[in-house]
Parts: sequence; structure tokens; C-alpha cells
Amino acid sequence: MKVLIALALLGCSSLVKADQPKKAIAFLQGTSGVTGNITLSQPSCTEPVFIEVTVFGLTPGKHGFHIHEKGDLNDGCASTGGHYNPDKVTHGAPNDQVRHVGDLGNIVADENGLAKTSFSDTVVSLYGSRSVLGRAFVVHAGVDDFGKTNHPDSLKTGNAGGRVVCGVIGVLFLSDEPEQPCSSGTPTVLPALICLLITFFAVRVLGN
Ligand SMILES: *[C@@H]1O[C@H](CO)[C@@H](O)[C@H](O)[C@H]1NC(C)=O
Ligand SMILES: [Cu+2]
Ligand SMILES: [Zn+2]
Repeated sequence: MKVLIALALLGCSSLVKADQPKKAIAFLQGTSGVTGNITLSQPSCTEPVFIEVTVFGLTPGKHGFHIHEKGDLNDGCASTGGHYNPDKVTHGAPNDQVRHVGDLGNIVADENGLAKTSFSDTVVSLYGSRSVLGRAFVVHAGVDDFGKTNHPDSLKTGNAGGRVVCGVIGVLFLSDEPEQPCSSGTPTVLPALICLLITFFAVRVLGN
């Protein structure tokens, strides 16, 4: 009997579906001589995405850093469209309540032109219909003012100046498993709970 219960518990626990982690990479190249890459990794659709940035050859100082709408590099960074903004709201800082999905603030290059940083973001996602896969990172010549100045472009683009370098966000790792609908955990453990309940009653009936 104990063996049976153990087997049933094992069977039930296998019904808990874990989200498959996803990883993406944008390789930066272009005519400016600025190079580098940006990797994104996200363990599941309810967790923040972790972004690691390495960019070489920038002018020292702050550079606006965004995800733009399109992965179209036909006309270089110019054809990547505006900031990725599915909610049609105004431009902001990464920690603002109101911001474009693509608003990731500034990266800072040191005296050697190297910008190396990593951070988490809870708005950008690699899952679902708002996934940034296939869109493009753009590094700007100037500073993103987070929509907080009087410049006419401030609430649109952060007035971050020209587009220095860009790269399309492509797949680095995707699971072969079909994607689960994004939910905060409960429904994915539901089949396992039902399974446990059935086991519990079966054991009682058999035990009598
Ligand atoms: C990204 O760039 C860094 C720094 O040059 C390098 O160490 C790393 O291997 C690159 N990652 C990929 C996946 O190419
Ligand atoms: Cu931009
Ligand atoms: Zn923006």
C-alpha cells in the first residue's frame, strides 16, 4: 500500500507544469564601429527578465537605451520604428508607472567607451503576445531625459538623439515544449491537486 501511495504522489507531482525558461540575444553591429551584445533571460512568464549589456566603442557618458518596435534593419537603425509601445502611452523612465515597454533608460560608457551593466526589468517580457523577440535594441548618441524636460520630443523619445547602433533580438534558447498560457501559478498546480484528492479518496476506499 505504501508503495502505491508513493507512486501516486510521484505521478501527481509530475502534473505540476513548470514554465520553460527563455533566452534571447541581440548582436550589435553597424557602420558606427560600436559593437557588443545584449542578452535577455527570463525563467518564466511571471518573473522579471534579466538583461546583460556589453557595448564597446561608445563616447563616454550616458546613452539612451531602448527596445524599438521593429526588427527591420533595412535602413540601419532608422527602420526599427519608434520605442516598442503596445499600450500607446507616453515615454518614461524604467521605474515609472507610465512608460513605453521599450524604455530601459540609459547605459553609461566609461572613459574607454565600454558600457557593461546588468539589471532586471518587470515590463519587458519574452513571453506571450507582447514578447520583445524579433524587435530591436537601439543605443542612442545622447541622454534619455525620461520625458522630464520641456523639449518637444521628451515625452515621445526622451530626446536621446541619433541612433548609434542596433541589433535584432533573436532566440538564444527556447524550449521545445509548447508555451503554457501565462498565469501566476495556481492553475498549473490544479491538475496535481485534483490528482492528490483522487488518490486520497482511492486510498480510503481501498483501505476500508
Ligand atoms: C557577448 O559579449 C561578451 C563581451 O564581448 C562576450 O564575452 C560574450 O561571449 C558575448 N555573448 C555571446 C552569446 O555572444
Ligand atoms: Cu530609442
Ligand atoms: Zn520611450
